[in-house]
Amino acid sequence: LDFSSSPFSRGQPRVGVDRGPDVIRAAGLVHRLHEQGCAVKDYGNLTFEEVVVDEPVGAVKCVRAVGSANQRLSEAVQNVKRDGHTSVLLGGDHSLAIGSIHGHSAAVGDLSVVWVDAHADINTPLTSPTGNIHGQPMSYLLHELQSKIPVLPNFTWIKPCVSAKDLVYIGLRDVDPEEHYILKLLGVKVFSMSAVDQLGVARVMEETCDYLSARVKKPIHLSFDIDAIDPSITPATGTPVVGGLTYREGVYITEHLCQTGLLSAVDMVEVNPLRGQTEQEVQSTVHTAVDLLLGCFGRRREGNHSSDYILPEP
Ligand code: B3U
Ligand code: MN
Ligand code: MN
Repeated sequence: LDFSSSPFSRGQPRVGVDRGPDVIRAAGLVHRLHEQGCAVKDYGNLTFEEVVVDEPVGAVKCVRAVGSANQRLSEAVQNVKRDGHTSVLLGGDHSLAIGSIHGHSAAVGDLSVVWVDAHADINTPLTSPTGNIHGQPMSYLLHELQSKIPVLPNFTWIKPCVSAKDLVYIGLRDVDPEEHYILKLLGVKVFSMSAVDQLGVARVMEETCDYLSARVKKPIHLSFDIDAIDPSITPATGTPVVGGLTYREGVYITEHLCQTGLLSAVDMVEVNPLRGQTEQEVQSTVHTAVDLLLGCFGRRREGNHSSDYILPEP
């Protein structure tokens, strides 16, 4: 699997989320993936051209910077996928899902998207209450919303590439009224936190995978916002929301998706080391992000054993 990381924060207003990739690396992610038998290539941080003048377009902030960074990211992800590898994006804020999913789809065709998040991130530029693009990425990617998206500078390269029926949300608990309307209008499959409480995470994952593979089995893009996990475990993030997934539910989601054999790209976004109150809060957040990624790539909590081991005899 191949990493692209994007130390990019302009999709939201808080400083620090651009340092996510470095703290996740510093926690030993690559080494631990090697240990569990993954061939890993780390491309390091992508560099983005500086956008100096970036006045809001309507209410939407940092449009040009977000557009050009995502174009660069899309190309990087396309290269990784055309080389036949699994793409891992370390963010950075969730606006990066635009380039990550666009690039993935440009290389492999139709995808399933599993979006694990406290938020739906499906505001259009015209419904967004904040103007922050990290609350909007899915709106640019869905075929069904194409006619609702205005022309924006540096966004013209984006072609919608996901169908509403191929999208599943897990963990929602902070959805704007306009977003709720869009989810209903498009009939998007949503497992909110209430559904996780009601069904349990095992049933949620079973139903997620049944739903996504009901027609044809498509490669899966997992876009994991660390704020899906409860802020008691992952507080170092920009917009924490109480009542989230437990550590175990989060890891179970990744283990289950790994076992489908269809996981083709993963985003891990919104880890912001500057939002932790203490070093312990930062470490807890970062280690959870690492464990979620390990779960995506074969880590089993009961232990990973090679079958060719021979017990030593005295
Ligand atoms: N829905 C709000 C808030 C938000 C979305 N994503 C995050 N916050 N992290 C918005 O800005 O669109
Ligand atoms: Mn979120
Ligand atoms: Mn998000």
